[in-house]
Amino acid sequence: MTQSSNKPRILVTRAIFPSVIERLSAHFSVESNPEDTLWDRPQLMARLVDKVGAFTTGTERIDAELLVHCPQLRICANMTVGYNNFDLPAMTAAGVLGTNAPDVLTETTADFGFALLLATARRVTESEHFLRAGLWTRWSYDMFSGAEVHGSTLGIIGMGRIGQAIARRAALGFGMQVIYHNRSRLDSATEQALSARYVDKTTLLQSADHIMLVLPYSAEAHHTIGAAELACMKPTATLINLARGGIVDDAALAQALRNRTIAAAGLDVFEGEPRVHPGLLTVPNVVLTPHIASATAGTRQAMADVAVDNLVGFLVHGQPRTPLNPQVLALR
Ligand code: 8YV
Repeated sequence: MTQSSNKPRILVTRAIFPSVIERLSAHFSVESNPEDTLWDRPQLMARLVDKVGAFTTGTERIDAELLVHCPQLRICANMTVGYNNFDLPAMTAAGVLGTNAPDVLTETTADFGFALLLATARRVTESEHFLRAGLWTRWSYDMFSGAEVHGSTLGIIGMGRIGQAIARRAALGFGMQVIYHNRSRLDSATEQALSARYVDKTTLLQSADHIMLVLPYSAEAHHTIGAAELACMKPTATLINLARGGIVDDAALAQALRNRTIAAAGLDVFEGEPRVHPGLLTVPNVVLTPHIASATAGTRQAMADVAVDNLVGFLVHGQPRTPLNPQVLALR
């Protein structure tokens, strides 16, 4: 859907709240995608060729090859906190600003971390399938007995905003001991406030009853959890991936779940999603959700609003809300 006018042109890559299109249309000529067509890369490039800005959803790859074809482009505004779809150095080299949407999804995503942890440790989906299949005919003392969550040890890998929100819930709500591993250690006041103890990765893998992954994806973070790490974990442990596909080696995880190297996993993100490793679809001890950790109406609206604030802030007022490569601002 294109509006013709002499306003600056922007592209909204996916279907989104009508209020987003309304706000953007006050300032820009907006090409949107109300049918939510999944454009392939040539289609995306063709649509971006005459645009100065793009509202992106975290799945469109913005890299040097694309940027060469889009000389007018000045900003790509992700409505997500993760921005591994951006080749930020290439964007900076091309003078294109990247923005993300931090903070507004922190608490909602942390809530979902606990939804997955509880569902996984207490075997909620597995037992529901059993019930729906008509297999529940009597009580038994060990039917779907799971792992304790309260009072257990939670290992958090990635102690940014979402990791810290999870740590607060764990300590205050569930009386858990929280250990964490992160690229950089938190200052001691923050550690104390969170009741969280820094440990090396191997100690975390060996001592946690439950492990939550909330680190951003990067080349260095690829397969943070693979066969070797899974082998270090307790056989009773659960692994929760809220972070990004590729942080876990899904093939190795499927194997570990089948072999009961670990007890169970809860996954919201997958390598190559929306495809899911077939081995994960056939093991019972995994809870699978389609990348919905931030999916509440209010939070998704707030995330979209941050992207709009960035587009309007930068293109109209020269002041983006959450720039990722602010050095681009100095170039103008
Ligand atoms: C998004 C997310 O909804 O913000 C992020 O980084 O992972 C989610 O909240 C998802 O990326 C949709 O593209």
